[in-house]
Amino acid sequence: MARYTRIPGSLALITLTNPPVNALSIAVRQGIIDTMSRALSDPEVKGVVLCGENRKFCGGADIREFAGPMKGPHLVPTFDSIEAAEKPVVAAIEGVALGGGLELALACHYRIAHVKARLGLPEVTLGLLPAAGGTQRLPRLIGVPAALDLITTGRHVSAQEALKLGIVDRVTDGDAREVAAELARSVSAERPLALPRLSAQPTPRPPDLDALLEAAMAQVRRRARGALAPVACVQAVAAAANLPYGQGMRKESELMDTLFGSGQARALQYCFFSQRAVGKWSMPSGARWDNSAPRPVRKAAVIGLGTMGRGIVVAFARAGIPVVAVEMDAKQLEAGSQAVAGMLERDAARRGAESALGLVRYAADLRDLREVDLVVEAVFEDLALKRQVFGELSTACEPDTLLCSNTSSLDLDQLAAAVRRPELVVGMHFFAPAHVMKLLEVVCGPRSAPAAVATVMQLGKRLGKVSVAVGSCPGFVGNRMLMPYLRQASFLLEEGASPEQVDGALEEFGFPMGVFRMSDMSGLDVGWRVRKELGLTGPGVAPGEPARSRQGSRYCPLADLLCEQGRLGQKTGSGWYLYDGPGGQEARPDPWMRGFLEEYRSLHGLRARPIGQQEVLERCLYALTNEGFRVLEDGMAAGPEDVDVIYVVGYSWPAHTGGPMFHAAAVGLPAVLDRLEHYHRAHPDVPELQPSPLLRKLVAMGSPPIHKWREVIKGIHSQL
Ligand code: 3H9
Repeated sequence: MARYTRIPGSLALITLTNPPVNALSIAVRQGIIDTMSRALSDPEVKGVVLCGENRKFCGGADIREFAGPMKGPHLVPTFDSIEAAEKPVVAAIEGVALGGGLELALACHYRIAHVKARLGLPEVTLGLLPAAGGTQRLPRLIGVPAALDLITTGRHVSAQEALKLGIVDRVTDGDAREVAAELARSVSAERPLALPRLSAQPTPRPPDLDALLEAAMAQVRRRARGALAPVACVQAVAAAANLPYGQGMRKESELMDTLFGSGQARALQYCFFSQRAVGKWSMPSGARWDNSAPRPVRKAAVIGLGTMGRGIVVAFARAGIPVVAVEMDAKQLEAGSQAVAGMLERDAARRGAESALGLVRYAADLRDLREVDLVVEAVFEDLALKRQVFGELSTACEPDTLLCSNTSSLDLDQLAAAVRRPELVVGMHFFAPAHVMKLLEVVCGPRSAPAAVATVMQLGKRLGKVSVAVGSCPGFVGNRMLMPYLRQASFLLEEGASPEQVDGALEEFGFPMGVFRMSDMSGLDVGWRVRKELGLTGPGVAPGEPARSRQGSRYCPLADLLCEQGRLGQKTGSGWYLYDGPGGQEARPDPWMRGFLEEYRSLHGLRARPIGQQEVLERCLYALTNEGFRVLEDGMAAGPEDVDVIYVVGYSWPAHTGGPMFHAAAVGLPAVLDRLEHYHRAHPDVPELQPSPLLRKLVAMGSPPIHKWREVIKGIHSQL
């Protein structure tokens, strides 16, 4: 699907037509071949302009086609023939030129970009590399260091940055097609006609090339944490630097062959589609959420200017939504407004845009909330206080204002009970820092109205978040699943492991930080306070027997003991690790910890045993996944994709394994069940190791593929 139009100046305009992003499907590839051959064989046509329908150049190869064997014409010879054309071909880039879309533009002789266009080679994020010549043409155009940066990170660049890097020849705020046509016309009149062809150019070789490539490889291996594609990207760019074009292309194709069928590519592509699909399905139970029309949010308010509130205010302002920031404590208001101003200014400087500070208004009480469409309450995590705020909001706002809470642990329905219209109460669980973290759990209480949920889901997207609808249960979805994971990690310490051993195994799996380094960073006192509130700490720490919580199940008080000693993590200079003083960043194993653990084990009659990496991974990860199955069973998430998106986007679960549920499916559900049964036999007092009924059911059904699980779950719910 490509449209051929003759335009003034003896030119042909070829328009890719495959909305929404003009992906290079079989029909588009064939369309490019047919229209290009028509343009080149027509003696009346002196030059060609390539563009995309709806002012979007091209979003790259059609990722949906990757699920099966590649059919139809290949991109490489198609692009080679464009480059070889004896008439100037100019790409008019509007909207996006990503992946194969940018590779198509690189095969053209010139590139014009609209000022708002975004360009990039994001294949690495799909477990692939730019294998339509991108790894060979881009280094020839912009040099090895810049090409490495773009190809190994997959980041998008603005038109201005693309101009600076030399990717595009000109940037316009007018019609890119007209500027491209003008260029094609003037070049076609030149004699002799010397068209720039990237494949014929040498890659610039800096004098320290070998050292540069070596350093890039070391950095990528460190950051990739087991992901294959970034490493292959460096190898392909090295080939561009060291080999002639033809040989470099062979290397690019070999590397792509190994990546294309890999489990990592499948997992990353599953992540891509899952992130776009969440929010499109209704929850099987527990919450009412359908495709009701969202209401417009023209103006918002945030109550509370603590850390979370400040981040939420910034997120609103940056999205262009006027926001009233309410803080009753004068000191906190002063500190909060300064912090918000600083964050918005830094953000504006980074984006080269104007600060959105003008959209923020501050208030010391709830008097000014008549015009707002939605309020986010972000006061201290205390049920009585939040209920009081909700009661006051209910009278201060218009009756149809949406009242949202940023609570991470409280029962949403108890907050809804404090207002006049409980159906307008929805949870917005942001993650800290709220203006940076991409995940938003949209918590649907049993009384939340579908239109209210739909409004918040859409608002999340406007704020640049990935919004996932979840049911209201303790910990919602993300933190609920985290609990068993954290518990297993600390039981492993009781049984003989060290913090660095547990963290090492998890980091090798692909987490940027293990459990203990992570809790040192966030502060051990956060969880301590919650456990105290839940009544978990204290009793059962009797000498001579394993600790138990008040509820009778196994309980590990090690973190509480550290807190009692003032070891709260990085901020106090020690926690599970030792740091260079309070606020230190680098975690070092603490020799003290060994003695502390030995003493603790002997006090409780626990004998240390050697614990392997496999046990660490299976116990921590499968306990978390098992809770994921329970979440699905309880109808607290719409499907496994939702759970996986929450973990990959919000909890740094390594994307190249797809997320906890996808990972379990890839390992094989019978194997996961078998290991959980094994560990539950060994630890019958640990309920999270008892396999969930849904996992058993799926195994009994022959382990259907992950996209079929929702049907199974629906079946379970319809029988209830
Ligand atoms: C590649 O090019 C390989 C080559 O180097 C070599 C091959 C040999 N294909 O994100 P949105 C769908 S790999 C198929 O919500 P936005 C998407 O699923 C490719 N479908 O919109 C969604 O469908 P639905 C490298 C695609 O405005 C709809 O379009 N390219 C593709 O927020 C709207 O998407 C990339 O990695 C595709 N390529 O963002 C770019 N792209 O409505 C991937 C989108 O049914 N795409 N869809 O849910 C993106 O990053 C964003 O979609 C984009 C638009 C920025 C373009």
